[in-house]
Amino acid sequence: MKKIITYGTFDLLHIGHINILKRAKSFGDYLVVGLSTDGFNTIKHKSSYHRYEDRKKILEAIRYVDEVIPESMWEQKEDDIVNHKIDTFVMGDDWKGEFDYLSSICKVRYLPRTDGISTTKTKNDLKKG
Ligand code: C2G
Repeated sequence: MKKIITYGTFDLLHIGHINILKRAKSFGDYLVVGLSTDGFNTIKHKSSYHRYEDRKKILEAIRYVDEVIPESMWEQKEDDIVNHKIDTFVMGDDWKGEFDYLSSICKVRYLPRTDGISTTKTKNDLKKG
């Protein structure tokens, strides 16, 4: 079984999230998502509208997602990859280069982001009314 992992906050789920989850899954048979906890969001200087437990349930309802684990620190990726026997690590290319150090233990792939959509944009557009 070829296992894939990706990480993120996945708040206010949108097509950009679905696209990367779908493409990440296409590289293997089993997709693990490291979902940022509310505490880790603070470390990332992000706040999410939906709390962790709800974001987790939403992700678990997506057909491409096989398992959701908490992402609570930057440093956990190597352990996650080893412990979950991950073959490929996938992130959007806004992170290009940031995780190349993982290439010693798994394949690292950066995929083009979906243009024109982001959680921040959604929030700002809704504010404008
Ligand atoms: N994404 C995308 N296209 C968009 C928006 C997001 O492909 N229009 C991708 C991002 O590149 C990321 C994933 O969707 O790979 C999740 O995005 P976020 O929830 O914003 O994740 P982020 O805050 O970047 O957290 O340790 C890694 C971090 O947890 C990543």
